[in-house]
Amino acid sequence: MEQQLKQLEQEALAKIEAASNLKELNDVRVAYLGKKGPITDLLKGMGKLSPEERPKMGALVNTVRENVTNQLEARITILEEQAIQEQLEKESIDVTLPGRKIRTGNRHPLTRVIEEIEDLFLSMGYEIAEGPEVEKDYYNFEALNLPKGHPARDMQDTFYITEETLLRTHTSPVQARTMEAKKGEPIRIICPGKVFRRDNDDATHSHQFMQIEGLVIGENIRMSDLKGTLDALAKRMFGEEREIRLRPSFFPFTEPSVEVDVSCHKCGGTGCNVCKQTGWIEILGAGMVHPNVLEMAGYDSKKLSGFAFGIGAERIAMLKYGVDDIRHFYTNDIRFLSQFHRTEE
Ligand code: FA5
Repeated sequence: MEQQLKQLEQEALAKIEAASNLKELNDVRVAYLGKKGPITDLLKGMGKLSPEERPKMGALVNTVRENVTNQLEARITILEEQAIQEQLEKESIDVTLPGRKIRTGNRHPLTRVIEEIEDLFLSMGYEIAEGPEVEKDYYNFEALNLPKGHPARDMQDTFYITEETLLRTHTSPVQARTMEAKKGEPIRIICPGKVFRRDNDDATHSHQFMQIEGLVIGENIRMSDLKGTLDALAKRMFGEEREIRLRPSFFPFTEPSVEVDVSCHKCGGTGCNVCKQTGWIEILGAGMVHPNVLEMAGYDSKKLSGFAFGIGAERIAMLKYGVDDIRHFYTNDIRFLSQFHRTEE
């Protein structure tokens, strides 16, 4: 029996040594030390031995079991360490590899222009107002001195939804809405937003575009205030050396009305292809709020006066960034949009 035990011990130790992974080791443990293993069998057979032999054999079986157990544990530790080592090697980070570039987005050029204009006017004490894109005929036209059938309605080809509702053709209805809400109080607002017209799309026209409306009402508001305000706008958007020019125009809701040009930022006013050799570029329409518009909104036109303007945001962005086709703003071409990266700010 002693011989048999020694042989079992040798076999078990050899298998432990040969095991190349934790599963194989576990198989060895079950095979030799498990309940049905030969060492347990030997222990069970102790009863058949003579009382003199029993303690000696008992001690021997225990020594063999301890030996095999110790070797098993030692080998488990080695294999576990090996596994960790292998994993570490597999997952090791090569710090010399170039990093992966994280692609960041940037603000749309139109958003930038609008935010820049908002910043300027907020710094001058204006508030930002909003109005609905689906508008009532009343606010889009009638309250702006454009009654039904007025020929000047043809200046803005309109998408009608019903007889009385339409997609607003300009941001000017926000003037009428704000005046109505302020009930005779002074006003200083700008209103950026989408507008819609049945214009055919081409390099400079879109059926949907952005306008920024401005409205100031108070005591003694004069044309010179309008001019000074628009001069500050032109300088902020196109540079300190820019000049503005007011040309007589017509809008039913302002009197007098003007078109406002800015001196060409490319040639400085001498004439080039950007300004069509005139030295000037048109950027917006403006004027003194018509007394009829003030009265319709409940303002006393004898006591209060005001000015208003409407800027085409795309027009400003095209001039500022040298964009030759308005459609670039809407097609979401990443090659176009990525040129306005935030580092350029
Ligand atoms: C108006 O819309 C007036 N509401 C502006 C105004 C406001 C005048 C307050 C007086 C007082 P107008 O139709 O000219 O005006 O349009 C203003 C600007 O919008 C134009 O200068 C132009 O830059 C832009 N615009 C007009 N139509 C289009 C279009 N189809 N696509 C892109 N931009 C356009």
